[in-house]
Amino acid sequence: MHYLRLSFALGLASLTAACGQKAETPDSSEMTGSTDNMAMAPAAATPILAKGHGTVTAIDKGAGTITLAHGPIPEAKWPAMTMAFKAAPAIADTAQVGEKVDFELKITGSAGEVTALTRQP
Ligand SMILES: [Cu+2]
Repeated sequence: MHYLRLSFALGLASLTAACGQKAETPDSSEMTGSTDNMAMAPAAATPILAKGHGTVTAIDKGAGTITLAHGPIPEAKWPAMTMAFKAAPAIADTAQVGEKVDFELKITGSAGEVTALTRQP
C-alpha cells in the first residue's frame, strides 16, 4: 500500500486529494507522501471495494495510472470527479481514452486502484 500512496503523491496529489477532503487527514499528508500517516488513518487500513461508471480521460502506462471522469461512488462517499487511479498494466493497456467504462475499485484512504474495467456497450 505504501508504494501506491507514494506514486499518487508524486504526480497526482492534487487530483487524489479531492477525494479525502471531507473525512481524511489534511492534504499535506498526501503531498509529502509520508508513510508515517498510514498509522494514523484507520480508513487506510481496510480497502473499500466499490463499483463505478465513467469515461477514460487519460492513461499513463509509465506511471501505471488511468484517469477517469467518474460518477459518484457512494461506497467511498465520493462525489463525481475526475481523478487518477492506479491500474495494473493489463487494465491500462486495454483502456482507451474517450471510452465509457464500468469499473471496480479498491480504495485505500483517498487513493484507488482500478481492479476491473469493462467497456460500456
Ligand atoms: Cu474520485
